[in-house]
Amino acid sequence: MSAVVQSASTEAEENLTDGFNLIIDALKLNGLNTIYGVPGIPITDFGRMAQAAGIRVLSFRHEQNAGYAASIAGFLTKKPGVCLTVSAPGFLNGLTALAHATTNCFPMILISGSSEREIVDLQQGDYEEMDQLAIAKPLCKAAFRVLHAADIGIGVARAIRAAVSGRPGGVYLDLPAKLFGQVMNADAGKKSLVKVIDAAPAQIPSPDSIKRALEVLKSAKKPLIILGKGASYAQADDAVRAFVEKTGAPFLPMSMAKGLLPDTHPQCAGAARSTVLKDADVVLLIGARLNWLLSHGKGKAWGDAPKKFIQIDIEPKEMDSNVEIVAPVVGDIGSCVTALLNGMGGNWPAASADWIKAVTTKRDDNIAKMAPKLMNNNVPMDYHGALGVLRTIVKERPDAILVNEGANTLDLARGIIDMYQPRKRIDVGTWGIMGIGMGYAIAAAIETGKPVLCVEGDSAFGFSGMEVETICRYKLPVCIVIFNNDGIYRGTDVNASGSSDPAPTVFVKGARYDKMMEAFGGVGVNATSPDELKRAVNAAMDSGKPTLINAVLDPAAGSESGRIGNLNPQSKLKKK
Ligand code: ADP
Ligand code: TPW
Ligand code: MG
Repeated sequence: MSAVVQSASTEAEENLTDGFNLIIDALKLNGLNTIYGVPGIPITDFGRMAQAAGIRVLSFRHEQNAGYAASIAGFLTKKPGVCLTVSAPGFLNGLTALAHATTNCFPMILISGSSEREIVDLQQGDYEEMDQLAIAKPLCKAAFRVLHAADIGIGVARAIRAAVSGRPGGVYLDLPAKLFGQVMNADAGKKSLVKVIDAAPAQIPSPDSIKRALEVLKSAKKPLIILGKGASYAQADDAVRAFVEKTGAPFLPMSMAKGLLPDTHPQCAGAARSTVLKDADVVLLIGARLNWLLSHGKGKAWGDAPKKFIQIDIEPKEMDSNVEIVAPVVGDIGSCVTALLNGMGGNWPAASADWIKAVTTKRDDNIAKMAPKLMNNNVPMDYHGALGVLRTIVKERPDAILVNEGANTLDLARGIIDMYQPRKRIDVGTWGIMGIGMGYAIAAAIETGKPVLCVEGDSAFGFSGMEVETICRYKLPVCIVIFNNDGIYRGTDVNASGSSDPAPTVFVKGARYDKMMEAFGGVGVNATSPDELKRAVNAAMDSGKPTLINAVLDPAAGSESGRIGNLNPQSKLKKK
């Protein structure tokens, strides 16, 4: 469809365009061809027109889920995911996801319609009035407002560049209602659009930093490489693998870096995590921060042995955030890892055989200990029996995308389900956030065209559960497995007051989540044993039909806060 509207003027026929069309053209010009959002004033027509112009417009049931979808689209594609919302409440619903994108270093643009500046600034009470730009600013990497149609091209360009360059993050783009209808000359409009050249330029590390890092690495007796989701995001898969293999060092993948090298790789130390953290003498971080997920690089988890840290990151301010980094390497991961590889030359010393043997022995022991648990056929199911089945299914279908959230459901699935390919595991990320499930599943299906398997705690699922309608509506190949243990962490808590209210962590017993899927024409299955679960998941993955499997778990299965119970303050004074 042409972006040109014909002037009604009787004078010289002037071709006109407007805000609606210019925004659409600016997005398309920059290859942003998918929008995740919820319609309403003032963006309803914008959504319709964008769809008519060939942009894929995915309409959600809640902006937060659309926002999470956009954020993970950014992670999967290295292009900013776009989320579109209405003003105040819609904007606020999307804002959690924008903050999440920024925290996780995912490129995303939240575009919200807003009300007129004149009314907002005098606080005169417009429909859904709110000073959105001011509210978004502290929660994102950059925030912009466009007031004139002639500035749309620049506004969109700035948003894209801010989202993807350097450390990626969330960008807010505020578009007041009046902008959409603003009319201007079509030729001038076309000329005002900007195609962003080299939006995320390579950032080449300094030769000194490479030399320093290699010296430290060479001095290691017990090296360890930690791969983070920045390394997955960078899409420098071959270079990362070649580098890790050339060092011969054990590597530990963070959750969303699993599969960058297969979890079954001989150097993978995933199953010997505590040993390698404690005993390593040189630790090389590639796109992973030393935040809470790595115990801030110090304390008990890291043992007493002195350690030297090398860190590769695009963000210079990340260095020394928690402990001293003796060899900071600032640049993009592709360029840094390639420079390191080149600097290693032809005869890089093999990693110490004793170290490798110690790590491998520990890993193989742990794997052997786990194996029988995963083969149990208990009814009601426990986590291990159910996950043993899913582990095999993912092994047989390595290109499927795994979405995972919950507490026990998250921690145990992360440890048990091996990943084989990069960017196939997406989960709760840096905040350990519940609610990413359905948004992530939808974006993963849309952006990759691959089948999606969601492994969801029953609580976790509830945060985005209404989007099963969206999944059915767009007929997406998504199979949701709900680990239903009747509650948060477990379903066995009792109310200590003696009143008839249930305890705060428990849900309706024996709930049938599968019926929710049937309500929208999807396939619902109630699975009570590992065998039933296996059959149902395989059928869903083969058919590609939207499916929800209610996996009935023992309500007593699961521990408080899953694997991070140590972070949970508990009263010693509470009434029994
Ligand atoms: P994880 O949670 O897996 O440990 P984090 O989110 O903590 O990973 O860390 C990701 C890091 O990767 C961030 O510090 C971010 O700046 C960095 N990063 C993201 N993209 C790139 C890139 N292309 N090159 C270098 N570093 C990157
Ligand atoms: C946005 C707190 C962490 S884990 C969890 C909650 C509510 C649910 C755990 O129960 P689930 O898993 O999913 O049934 P399982 O297997 O242990 O029974 N709000 C937000 N984010 C977080 N992290 C929470 C609350 C929380
Ligand atoms: Mg639960």
